[in-house]
Amino acid sequence: MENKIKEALNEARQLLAGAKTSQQLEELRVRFLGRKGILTGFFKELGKIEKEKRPVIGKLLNETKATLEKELESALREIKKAESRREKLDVTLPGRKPFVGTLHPITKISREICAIFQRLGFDIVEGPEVELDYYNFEALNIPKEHPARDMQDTFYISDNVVLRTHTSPIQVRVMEKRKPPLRIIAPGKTYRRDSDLTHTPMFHQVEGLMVGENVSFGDLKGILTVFVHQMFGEDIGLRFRPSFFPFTEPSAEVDIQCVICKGSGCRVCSHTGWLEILGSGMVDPEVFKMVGYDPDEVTGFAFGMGIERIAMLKLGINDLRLFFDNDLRFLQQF
Ligand code: 2U9
Repeated sequence: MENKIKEALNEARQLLAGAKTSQQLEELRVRFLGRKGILTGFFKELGKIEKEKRPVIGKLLNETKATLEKELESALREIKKAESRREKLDVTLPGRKPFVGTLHPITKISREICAIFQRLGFDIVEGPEVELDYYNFEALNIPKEHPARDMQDTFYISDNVVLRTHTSPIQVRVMEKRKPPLRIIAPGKTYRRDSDLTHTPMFHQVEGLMVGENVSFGDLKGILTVFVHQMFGEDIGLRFRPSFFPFTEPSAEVDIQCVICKGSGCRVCSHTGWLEILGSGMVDPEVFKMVGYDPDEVTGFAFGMGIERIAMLKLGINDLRLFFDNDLRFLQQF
């Protein structure tokens, strides 16, 4: 008898675990506790068992009945809760729109810049972010004691390995492999030990290079003028201002008319009416020698720009840190 009671409880519990509706629970209750139920049947048989065993079995039976009643009750409560939740569901409500990811604004602007140069015949090229000192500095006419190599600015992995500080080494690698003429555009991540309101240790650059016979400063001006007009609008004025870079000679920086005030002067352009957007110049003959090009046969121009800066001007963003916070409220706007 004792075993039968325990088996009945086990069976009831198994059925309880599988019950999903209050109807099923009611059937379960009737099967075990109803007038003709299994446990009720045991109560009826109590009179037939030996007198000494009766109190023990009777106690077990009462406890089993109470346990089962309690478990049925709590299961019923849970099922009722779930059923009432289902009842409250308004199936006529419009569904929630699933969030579909978007490209990061930096990726979008980088692709937009590259697309302009692709239409002008430039190939997109990439290269390693962990770079040899040789490709990052030496081959670009930045010798050992040059201030641009300052430990303050460069992340050194070891004596001759760095995180690239610009995307120029990509172009050195391409020149080593390909013969002129070439037109390439090199986008990517770059790294400098710099961190404040307007600098982040990792940022993005796009650089370009065109090499061939008779490539002139006029070609540089023409190509960059087309770029500025396609990127910022045909009505935007630009100017070339003399500058210096170790890898170009002569060098020039390009300013565009302020995209906010159109040149009349505002806070963004520090009341000058102009915004600096890129650096450029004719490739220094020393750089050509380093990659095995003959500077008497070929000339070329190169340029470089920071993508974050272009993106801020183009999209009207005033805080660099927004690009790196990954706040969806910001990112979903693009
Ligand atoms: C080779 C030869 C020359 C790439 C160039 C610049 C000028 C330049 C800066 C703009 C803002 C970097 O992101 S920034 O801080 N870049 O001013 N870059 S010329 O010149 C090259 C590249 C490759 C082989």
